[in-house]
Amino acid sequence: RATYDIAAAETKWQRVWEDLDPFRADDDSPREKRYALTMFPYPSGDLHMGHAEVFALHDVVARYWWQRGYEVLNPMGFDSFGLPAENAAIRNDEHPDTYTRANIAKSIESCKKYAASFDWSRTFNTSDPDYYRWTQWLFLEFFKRGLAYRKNSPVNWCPQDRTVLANEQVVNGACERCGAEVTKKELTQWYFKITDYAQELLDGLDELEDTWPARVVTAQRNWIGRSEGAHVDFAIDGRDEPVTVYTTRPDTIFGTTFMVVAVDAALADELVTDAQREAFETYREEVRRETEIERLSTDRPKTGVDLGVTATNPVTGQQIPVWATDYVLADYGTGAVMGVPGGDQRDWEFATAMGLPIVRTTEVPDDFDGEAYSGEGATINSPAPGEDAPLDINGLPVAEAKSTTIEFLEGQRTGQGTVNFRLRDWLLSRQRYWGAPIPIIHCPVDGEVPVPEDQLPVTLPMLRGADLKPKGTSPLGGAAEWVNVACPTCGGPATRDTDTMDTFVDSSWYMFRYCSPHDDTQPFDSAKVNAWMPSNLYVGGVEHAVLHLLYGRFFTKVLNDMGLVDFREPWSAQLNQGFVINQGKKMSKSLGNGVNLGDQLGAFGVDAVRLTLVFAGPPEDDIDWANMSPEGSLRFLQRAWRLSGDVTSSPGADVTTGDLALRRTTARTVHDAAELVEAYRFNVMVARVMELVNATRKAIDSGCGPADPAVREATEAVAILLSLVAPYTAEEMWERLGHQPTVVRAGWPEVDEALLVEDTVTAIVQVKGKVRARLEVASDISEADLEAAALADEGVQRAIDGAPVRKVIVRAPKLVNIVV
Ligand code: ANZ
Repeated sequence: RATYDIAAAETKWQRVWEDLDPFRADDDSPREKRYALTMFPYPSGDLHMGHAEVFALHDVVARYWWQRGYEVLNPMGFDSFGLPAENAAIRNDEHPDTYTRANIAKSIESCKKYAASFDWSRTFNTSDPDYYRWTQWLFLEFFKRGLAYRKNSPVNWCPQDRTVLANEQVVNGACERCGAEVTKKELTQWYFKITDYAQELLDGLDELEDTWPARVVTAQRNWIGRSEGAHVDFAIDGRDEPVTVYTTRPDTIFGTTFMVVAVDAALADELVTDAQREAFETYREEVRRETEIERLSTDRPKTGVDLGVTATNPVTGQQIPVWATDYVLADYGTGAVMGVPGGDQRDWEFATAMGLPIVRTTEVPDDFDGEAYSGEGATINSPAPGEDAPLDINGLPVAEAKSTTIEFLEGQRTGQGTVNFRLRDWLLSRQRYWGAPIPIIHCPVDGEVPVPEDQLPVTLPMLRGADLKPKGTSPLGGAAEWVNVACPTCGGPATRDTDTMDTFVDSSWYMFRYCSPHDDTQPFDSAKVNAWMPSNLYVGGVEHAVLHLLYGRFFTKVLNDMGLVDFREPWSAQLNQGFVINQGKKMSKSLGNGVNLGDQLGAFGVDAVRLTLVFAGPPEDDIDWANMSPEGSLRFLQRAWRLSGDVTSSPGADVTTGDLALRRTTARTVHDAAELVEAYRFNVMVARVMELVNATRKAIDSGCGPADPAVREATEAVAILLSLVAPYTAEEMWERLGHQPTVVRAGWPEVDEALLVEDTVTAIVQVKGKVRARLEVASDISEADLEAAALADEGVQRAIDGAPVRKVIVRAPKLVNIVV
């Protein structure tokens, strides 16, 4: 059996594509624009199976759009700043710049061999000074608008990477990158004021709901965490200022039997009496040694210390004790909570541990056998029987009890209805070397002074070896010559900020930069960005659900407010691919189950690997490589390719006279393939191409034969459809079919709508009781036409073999029986 030489084909077509440059996006093209974006990689090595999968899936859509006649922007770059590259560079005793550049060169080479249809004229690395100059510029714009600021507060600290982390980078109490348990440290750090956009970030999700994966939308909603409640003021004995608590359940105010304050909040320190100070400080020391995991774990006994002061319930006038504890967080709400053990399980446990009273304020259902109850029910004990109170909410359901209480508190000016968000401001400064320096100069006279625009970029000084290592303070602090500068405002001695920006800042605006990647007068050309964006599809990993995807949305909203872009959401549609695993487990060095991409490509060729990944299942599902058969993919591709060698009609042959059954199959396949690609059902699309290949093979071997123009039509359709998944095979086929020079921009096959109408049936023609022909006929064919068609059939004529026809029985449209 004929096969084509995979290695030779790969070399040949890479060269052709390099020359033709078929995927270069033209800003000025009159065609409709499409922007296909896939998350750019961290260059911490060469491409691996994970990249192979994403790029294969993503490429189906990008290539489909080209074939459909769109002008497609499909760029690729590298997220080259940041911890992965820096840690790897330190391990290999190299400079991160040398190390990342080597990996980037390798990755680009691999992407080209892999035939990913990226427009390489637009590539950049976020660690290029030409890029981070604009990251710094954007930081300063945020700073000028009050959206970048510095504050001192307890922050997440990764003891392993020796840097602070954003809340989004702490996953179940551990560092998102290295898995070390995260602790708290009191530090002055830079923040972006993402909380200003909390409501809008939430509202924007409504319009993305249909085109983004549900799990990403839900994760973002939960992360933003909007809750409605009230701020309630409790007067404190011997203190002028009341303490304000935040509660989502103001209706439970009659059940408040104590107050708890975060032990590490300044408030606790202010409130504690002299008599209780020693106990308080001892407890606080203990808590500071706890990790976030311990602090938030729910199965630990509750601990705390009495601060020695009392608070007054603003509704009942009751005196309640004030305690400090670790289960109240300093940076959420007001850092103080009204303790309602009847309604909140943590409060229940605390009250039980400390011997504080418990009063229910919501009637529990008959079958309830838990402790605290926070569900629906009629309000009770509000006030308690016989108790006198200025507010009575007994009998009201929760929602009404809530609003009535808020109204009452607002009336007596002891409280206010509020909306609260879980989302915190984005901590963006890092105590690491390999990132964009924060372009601020600290002057003892003028404070925080922006580096003047004409002095951007603030380039990283060259540090090597031990100087790079994380020390807990920024390595840049050791570069004295770089640090000490004149204040741009007063000219006096000043110092540069020595922290760098989190990599997530770099990746928050890279999608804009692709639209005018070489602009050296601005971060991007607004007109071009508005022409290409929002991007029509964003393919990437679900691990970014609340990190990159939230930050990028935030940046877009700020850029819109600055008048730089005319939209407020950067990515209209999104697709999350599953993972490539092996033998049921995530590939890892320790399990020894890693699959090397290069080996697979060497053994089966690029196309077979790509086809296997696309055909494996729905794109969102994980792929277990142990269950895959690249050999099978390869066999299929050779089978498809052989069709092109069998076609004997010439290009441009008139297909209207071709075999109708095959023509219908082709038309239906092409039509459905478009719908399937648009619904991201790429695996089903491939299955349909396989069916078309089978039908065409059958037509050649035992049907209309290789000369029928319908065979050419079908084979050309196979080549074009395969160009979305297996471009090398598609090119080989296209060339053998007599076309020049490339299939990748050949255009989507035209579908004759009439062929899609399901108005034919198969009529069986028997001669002397034996089936001699099957005819595809219109379902409303007349008896006479069917008889004529049957008698005209070659196979039937051969069977009759000149004998006189005695009788023709016609049962239109399904059967013709010829008696001779
Ligand atoms: C009284 C109450 C009664 C509460 C009740 C709940 C149920 P979400 O929904 O997540 O916003 N809380 C407030 N600030 C806190 C802090 N800094 N650390 C820990 N817990 C805090 O949670 C809001 C609820 O969590 C608030 O409503 C408060 O407890 C608690 F039957 O107030 B609640």
